[in-house]
Amino acid sequence: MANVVVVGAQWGDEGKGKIVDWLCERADVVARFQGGHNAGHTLVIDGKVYKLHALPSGVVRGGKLSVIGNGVVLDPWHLLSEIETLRGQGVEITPETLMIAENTPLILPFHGELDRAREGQTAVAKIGTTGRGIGPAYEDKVGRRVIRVADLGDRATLETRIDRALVHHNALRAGLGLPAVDADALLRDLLAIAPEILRFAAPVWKVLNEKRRAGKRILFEGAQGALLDVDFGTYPFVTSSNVIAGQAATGTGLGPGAVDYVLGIVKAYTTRVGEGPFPTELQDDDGQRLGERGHEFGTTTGRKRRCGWFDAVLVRQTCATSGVNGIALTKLDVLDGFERLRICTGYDLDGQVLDHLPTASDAQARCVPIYEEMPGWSESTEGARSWADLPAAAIKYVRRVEELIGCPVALLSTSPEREDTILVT
Ligand code: 2SA
Ligand code: MG
Repeated sequence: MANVVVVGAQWGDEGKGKIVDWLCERADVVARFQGGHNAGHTLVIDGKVYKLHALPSGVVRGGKLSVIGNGVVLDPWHLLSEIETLRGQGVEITPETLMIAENTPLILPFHGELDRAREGQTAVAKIGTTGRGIGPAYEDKVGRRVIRVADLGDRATLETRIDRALVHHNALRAGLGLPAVDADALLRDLLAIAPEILRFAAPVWKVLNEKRRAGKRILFEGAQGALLDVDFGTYPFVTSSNVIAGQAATGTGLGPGAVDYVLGIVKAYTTRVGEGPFPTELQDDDGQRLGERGHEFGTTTGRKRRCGWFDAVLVRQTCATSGVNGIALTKLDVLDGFERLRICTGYDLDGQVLDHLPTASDAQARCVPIYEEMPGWSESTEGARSWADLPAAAIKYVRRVEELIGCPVALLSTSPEREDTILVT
């Protein structure tokens, strides 16, 4: 398989980091195409834990080119500190191993302040964002007032861009009781880091097209999950980017034909962090147990994730919107020891059975899951490396998931370690 897109098929935290790392071996280039440092990808390599936010997972494996595409929003100060942290862990990042698209929008300090100020307002329904300024930065991108990586190369351009952004932001800030942004200080701070960022800047669209023509394999690393997609997610409780697989092309500058295979990452149960509808959410001991066994805490913010049973309706839907060819099912071992398991197969909406999540928020909130029950297994599946290592009930569960979502399981992950992966053929 040449070029693979990896997307989260639920609300994020499906275990993409590990799978991307597993696929890295077969790739020459690893590219991020949306989101920013709101992402939290955990990689465990030889017992050593790496937590990545803005950087593509490819950076921890030698001999790969990692790319931050134009679809990403980039906090330059955060990036430099993440590079520094990795250096402390023995991973050196150079312009040979990392390229940042010149047309990537920058997240500035006032984006984060705005994000957090809005979340603190009681009059507006909280989204439960990561507070990293992601939404405000994307707003500025489509509002044509964002500062992009290439702008860092020219002081006069930067001054004009800052003025344009601040006309908007200072008015907004006044309304929120925040002090006006000091334009001179911002200019000074940006000029101070400009050389460090610009050394990674490149016409990524061109480089990737050339790589593709040369037969190099590109791995597109999605962040968050398809249910957080700004168009197809549980709006407005979504992130501000397109998360679904189609974004891999737009967010890097390749045509849609560049994608050969879409791998959806699916957790064997469901989690969500932040506010918004979650039909199969569990408030009971089972939910508590999933969270504890699955270590369900945000990688970026440390927030406790909400947990619930596997929702086949949602995954069937995200497999469709992302054109998923096969899934990687992760964290099956978290289900070990449950006496019985439940899978949501449809919703009851005011007495009607639905096979999809309706778009209207009020309807989403009224959806009552229809469950099918399956027997659990008492054996441990943790670290299983072949199909034969799995108890019959676990195999049944996986096969039922497959059937209900209408998509084959291509990979099965049974622990955070890369080697504990079963290739299903
Ligand atoms: P934002 O900050 O504007 O993108 O938040 C909007 C919604 O998107 C959700 N979101 C996420 N959901 C799961 N995982 C994410 N990454 C981190 C992780 C999150 C963390 O891997 O654990 O550490 O808390 C992520 N990023 C954004 C967010 O919860 C809002 O619902
Ligand atoms: Mg995550």
